[in-house]
Amino acid sequence: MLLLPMAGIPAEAAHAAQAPAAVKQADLTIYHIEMRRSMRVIWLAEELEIPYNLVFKRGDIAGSMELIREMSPLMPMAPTVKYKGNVYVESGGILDLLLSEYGNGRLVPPNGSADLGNHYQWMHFAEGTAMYRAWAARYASMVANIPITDVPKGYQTGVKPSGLVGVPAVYAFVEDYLSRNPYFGGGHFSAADIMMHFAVKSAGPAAGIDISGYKNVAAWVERVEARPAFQRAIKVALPGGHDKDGNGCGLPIPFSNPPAVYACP
Ligand SMILES: N[C@@H](CCC(=O)N[C@@H](CS)C(=O)NCC(=O)O)C(=O)O
Repeated sequence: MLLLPMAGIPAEAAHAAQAPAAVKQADLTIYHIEMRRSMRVIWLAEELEIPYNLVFKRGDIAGSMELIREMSPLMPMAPTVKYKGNVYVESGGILDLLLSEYGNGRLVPPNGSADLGNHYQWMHFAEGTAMYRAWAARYASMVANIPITDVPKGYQTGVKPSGLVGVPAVYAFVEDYLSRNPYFGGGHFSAADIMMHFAVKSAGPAAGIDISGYKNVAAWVERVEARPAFQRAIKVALPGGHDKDGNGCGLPIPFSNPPAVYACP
């Protein structure tokens, strides 16, 4: 539930998609950058109906990062949040904190259920394996100054095993899991689905993996994006609109050479 901009935040830096009839107090301020991991916190806040303030500069990735840098100069990352007077980074930790304070059992499978293991596995796999390996490939391409498609992919499912686990193996594992389970939380949507959504959407831009061939992944994306809370979150997170893949209209396409922006029809 998005509230009005915080007092003290310059008008151009704070964005409110809607003004609620009665302004409630929010303990949570999300420092956001469009098309970045801060979407996870916005989405969870919408799912759990947590009041929050949102701070960013619309259409200005560098300007939004400057606001974060002011808040957290030693570790400027999106998301950064201010919660009950303290500043925190790390999306998975922020989600766990908010779940423990506001969840009341929602979006985490019950203790003792088999799904709890799935939930925790994917909560951590999202950053610890999927994003880590995608970005390892991206850094390799940057350091070697070669296209991402030329970075060796390591172990590929169905091919003689060789080398380390590469990004295709990550998404083959994800596809296999989703062929047997509707959600990363197992039988039901959980916060692990929010964590994995960004990891899945990053496979293309970060690591050059075309996930359109993974049909169970594609069906899962459609399922979770149909959730009313996701629809509210994306409106707030990308106020300039977005294309059918969720790319913000007019925002820079990561790593495009020459520089380009997402054009919306
Ligand atoms: N593991 C962190 C990663 C945060 C992160 O790297 N966020 C990106 C935006 S999606 C960022 O701020 N990058 C700036 C940088 O790496 O310098 C999390 O999940 O919050």
